[in-house]
Amino acid sequence: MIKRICWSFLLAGLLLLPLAATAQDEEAEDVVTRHENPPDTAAFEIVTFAEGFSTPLLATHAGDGSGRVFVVEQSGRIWIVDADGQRLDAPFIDLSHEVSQDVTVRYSERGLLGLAFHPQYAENGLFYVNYTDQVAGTTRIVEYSVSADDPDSADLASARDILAISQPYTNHNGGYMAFGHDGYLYISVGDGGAGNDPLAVGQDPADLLGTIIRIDVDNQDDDSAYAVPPDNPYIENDALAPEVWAWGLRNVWRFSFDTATGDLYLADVGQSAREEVNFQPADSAGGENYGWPAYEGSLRHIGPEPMTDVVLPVIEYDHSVGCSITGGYVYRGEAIPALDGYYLFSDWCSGRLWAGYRTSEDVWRFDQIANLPVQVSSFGQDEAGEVYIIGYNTGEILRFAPAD
Ligand SMILES: [Ca+2]
Ligand SMILES: [Ca+2]
Repeated sequence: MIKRICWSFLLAGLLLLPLAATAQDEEAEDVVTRHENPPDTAAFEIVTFAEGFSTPLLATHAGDGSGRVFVVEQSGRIWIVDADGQRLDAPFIDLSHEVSQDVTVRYSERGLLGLAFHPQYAENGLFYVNYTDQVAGTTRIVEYSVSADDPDSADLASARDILAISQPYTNHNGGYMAFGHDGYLYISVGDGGAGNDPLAVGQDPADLLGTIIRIDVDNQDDDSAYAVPPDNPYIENDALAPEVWAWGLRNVWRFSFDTATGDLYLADVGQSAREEVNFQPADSAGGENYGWPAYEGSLRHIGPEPMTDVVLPVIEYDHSVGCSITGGYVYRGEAIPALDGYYLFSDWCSGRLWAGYRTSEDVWRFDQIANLPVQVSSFGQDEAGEVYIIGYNTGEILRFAPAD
């Protein structure tokens, strides 16, 4: 039970020319969004791409055409890996003097948890980190800039505090961040911690804990380092938090946007019964209540009936096959056509690799496609859409390669 508790916690523009519009439509028609069967597991193998990292938990890219992969270590360093898997000698940034250091290979939920590059990084050099600090474990979202004279080194002095969220417990700090196709920054904020949501934040969209928030880092409201997008769901409701995009979430450790469609996949770590994936279509207006703690997966859990309709997960599994979901990405790379359009995800405890997909009849399925030899803390994605698997305990970054 102790093991269970510890591990579970880880766990268009208006002026488009008609010609351009036509080209876009044709491209959209080619996007694979439905499958009737699981992917052909004989089409790929899983190989080591890079190694030698200490408790890595993310791999991402800058979107600048450089082909570099940025690997996040929980204790505060971000490393650059070139296209051949070679790590540069010096870290891109070292925040180990700022972030919580209670990191062990067995695991903690604190530390440097998230990294997102600005959609215009190539022009403005801005990126965002999400970590728990050394002072009180407070969640901090901070903007940094790349150095003016070195594309492989960040400017520590450029720090701009965006947002701080007090953390009542050490676990359930969420931490993942990504920019949506709308240019806004989405941030996972866990329910704060402990078990059974003791502060009753899950069903309270007036509280940032237990939500996904959506903010505009390119503008600033009065007395704020960011602006609230004008179409956020609760911007007109003074009783609720305007930053909240979706709520009723326990600890979305990892979420991702399908790079081809903009659909959002939220993998919410369950408590002791169900692990789940929630699907939010790209045209969502926000405001979804994903149920926690009134529901764990599709099971009724604790507390009063929710005040709004609950959106149930499209994929869920019980603890006979895992204990803490590790959300991944929809594969949109070129290397393995057989994986195109499948949502790849895993579990911290079991290392099963699953492919999730929706059939032509709108039925969601998922099938195990591999047994991973590492403890999967996260997945990663590069600029070409290739997906990486992060081995927390081995310090490895794995990738998919065509089978021989
Ligand atoms: Ca916490
Ligand atoms: Ca849920």
